[in-house]
Amino acid sequence: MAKKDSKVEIGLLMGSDSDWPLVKGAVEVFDKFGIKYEVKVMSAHRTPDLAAGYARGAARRGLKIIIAAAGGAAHLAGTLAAHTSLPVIGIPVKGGAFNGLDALLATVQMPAGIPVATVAVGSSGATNAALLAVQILALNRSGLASKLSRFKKDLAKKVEKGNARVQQELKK
Ligand code: RP5
Repeated sequence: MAKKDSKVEIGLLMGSDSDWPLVKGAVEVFDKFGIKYEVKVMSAHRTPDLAAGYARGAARRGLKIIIAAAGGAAHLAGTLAAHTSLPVIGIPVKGGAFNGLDALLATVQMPAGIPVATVAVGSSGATNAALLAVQILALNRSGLASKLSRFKKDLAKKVEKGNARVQQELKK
């Protein structure tokens, strides 16, 4: 599924293949917006050298943004951020003894100097990580900005439809 060519802009990483069902939500967003990405499993703990090397080489390879999903003692996003100046977005993975609260705190509580833009725990987080990346890329791409604007209008339409449905039901 990963699209590998020289125009890949997003590195979409996860700490374990057990995170893949969640990360697929981000892939769907990138496919919708026509953004090229690569997907890789690597771990801050189990493959620390691989993770550091990936982050160090990412900008040179033309990547613009890195997204990292991890659960539990979720250090992947922070480790990557330590080794690159590219924007890093962290997705805390739900599950384990604390249902993702551990991953949320581990991802969001970075020390000053090494930011990780942390999104919501779980599937909303995967979607929003990808949307945030698209928004960053859209800063200097009018075509992408227009697509984002249409996307938001569609969201609003869905709410309007939902409201109409509820109002209809209340009349019964
Ligand atoms: C984290 O530990 C991974 O990101 C995953 O969310 C969690 C559990 O990994 P597995 O034991 O399922 O490989 O590093």
